[in-house]
Amino acid sequence: MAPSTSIPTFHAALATSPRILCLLGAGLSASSGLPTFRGKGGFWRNHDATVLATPEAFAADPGLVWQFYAHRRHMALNARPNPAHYALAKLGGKRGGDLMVLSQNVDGLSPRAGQPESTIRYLHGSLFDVKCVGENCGHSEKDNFKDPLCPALEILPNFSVPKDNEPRYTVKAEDLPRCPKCKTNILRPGVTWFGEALPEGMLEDADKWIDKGKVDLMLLIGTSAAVWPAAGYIEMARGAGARIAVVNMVAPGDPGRVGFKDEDWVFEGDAAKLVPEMLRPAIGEVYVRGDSAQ
Ligand code: BV8
Repeated sequence: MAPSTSIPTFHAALATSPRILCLLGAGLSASSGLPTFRGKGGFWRNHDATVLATPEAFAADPGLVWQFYAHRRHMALNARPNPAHYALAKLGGKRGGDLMVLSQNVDGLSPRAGQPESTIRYLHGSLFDVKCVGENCGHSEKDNFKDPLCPALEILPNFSVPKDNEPRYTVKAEDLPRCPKCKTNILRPGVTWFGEALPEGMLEDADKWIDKGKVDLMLLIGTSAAVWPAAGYIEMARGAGARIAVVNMVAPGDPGRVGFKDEDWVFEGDAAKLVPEMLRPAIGEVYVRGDSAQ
């Protein structure tokens, strides 16, 4: 036997699954036009995104890393939540504390879709949070949607990927956003980089939620499950009794990473289409009109 691909059997399980854990990845926002990390989206101006998303890259060339984030802020601000974001927000409204969503995404689309804050944790921060690099300053800002953050980070209309490995222009550290509090240090993106610990307490809520009782379902939506400690929640959910439903454009050939069981599901396709269909019995229809949905 292999994991099921049947939506009706998932619907039957959904009806008797009060507690649901979700792990969201970049694939959730792919249909909103935002590139994923792996696959072709994983490169920005010939730089590997996972190399730029590190403290070492920022220390070496803060101007280049800020251009990477300024571009992603610009793209995310010009993107719209898709039906999957709205479906998960509706599920949050219906299930409240029985839903725990762990999002690896920093694009701000889940909050814009109305995901109830109590039902979601943004494990890796947000493109729209910034903080001072100064050890003793402590200044941080949430939901700073200024675009551009400063003149030097304006996304030029002819923004294109240069053929060579170097960006067409460089941004000097002195032209980067300055901390308004200490006025000496520059600001950095308020995300967790590779090699950085997740913010204090970020995982505690999720751990406590899992410890509260049986996890009935775990939805793995648009993630390669390659990044830790986020990926560790798959085994934790399994250990708490969860059946796993994977939603991915590419059916994970190697079940090794997830360790599928016969009682699980693998739904191959676009999250924007599959997630509303999977959750329909619990949330009804999702009608997206422009920047909102019913
Ligand atoms: C930590 C914010 C410990 C930034 C991100 C060496 C040193 C230190 C740590 C490590 C190490 N080696 C390994 C580690 C652990 C490391 C890690 O996991 N590395 C990986 C690469 C092996 N983790 C860390 O460093 C974490 N911290 O371990 O701290 C510590 C403790 C104390 C003191 C110091 C340190 C921090 C990890 C957080 C990194 N930050 N984001 C930014 O965004 O710029 S991670 C970033 O990449 C995203 O947030 C996301 O989590 C990840 C990308 O993963 P996915 O979301 O899954 O995206 P991906 O592109 O991979 O997959 C997309 C999927 O969607 C694909 O499967 C695709 O098929 C599918 N898809 C595509 N289209 C669709 C679709 N599915 C459905 N529908 C579609 N339309």
